[in-house]
Amino acid sequence: MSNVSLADFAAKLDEAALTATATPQLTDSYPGFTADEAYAVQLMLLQRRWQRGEKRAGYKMGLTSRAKMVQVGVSEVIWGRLTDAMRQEEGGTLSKSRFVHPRVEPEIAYIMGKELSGNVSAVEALQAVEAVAPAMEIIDSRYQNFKFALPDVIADNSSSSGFYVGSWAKPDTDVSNLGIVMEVNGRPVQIGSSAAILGNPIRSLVSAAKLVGRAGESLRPGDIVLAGGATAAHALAPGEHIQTHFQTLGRVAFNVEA
Ligand code: 0L1
Ligand code: MG
Repeated sequence: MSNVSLADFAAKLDEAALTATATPQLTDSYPGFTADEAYAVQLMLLQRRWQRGEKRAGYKMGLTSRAKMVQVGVSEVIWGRLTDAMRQEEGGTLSKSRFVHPRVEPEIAYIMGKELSGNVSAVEALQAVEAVAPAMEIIDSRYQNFKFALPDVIADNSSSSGFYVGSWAKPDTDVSNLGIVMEVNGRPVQIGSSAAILGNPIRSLVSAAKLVGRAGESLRPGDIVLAGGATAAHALAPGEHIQTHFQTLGRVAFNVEA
């Protein structure tokens, strides 16, 4: 497919996000859409946002737990890009009308102290981390009914739409197997462990370095990396108070309005 058509795909997804209107899957009109082409579309989509003044803030890893793979019927780790405009104020209020059909999921966030790219060990990855924090990601597929094939979701910035980060802790804090409880208005809706993220969230950082390195990029100092959802995601509704507890790491909360 020509660059012009891939650019059209990026424009379509950008418009869908800006107007909070669902769009048909790209694979409906182009069944041969490949993952490499989808990452090219994702980059064009982000370039449109950078041109509007958004700044890079890091990366997100997606489908890093079995619960997430089962929830969306896709079985491959994917990645996307974060911008400063996606960061939400912890404890604040999220307006649901800005999104198509937003969901939230508990995550572990890393902030990088050193550059990291390519094939690295878990020890090297940890040495490049400045701090670790409890986090939540807002995912919002721009596709109708939250349904997509792998290239569709990659092109759509791996559904990333927003994120919350709690208090940063020392990089050597053990986050390998933290109990996680996500509550809605005080009622638990998802219970899991950070170990659901590839067995240990640091493995997700290792994957992030490898995958962004393959794209000629690197995790840079100051970048935030969301390691991936630890449980299935919860569909947001107005009036909800979302609070997630991460055993010894703290909690993250926000409210949802119409
Ligand atoms: O962060 C994630 O694991 C989401 C990746 C895309 C799939 C979805 O929209 O749930
Ligand atoms: Mg996620």
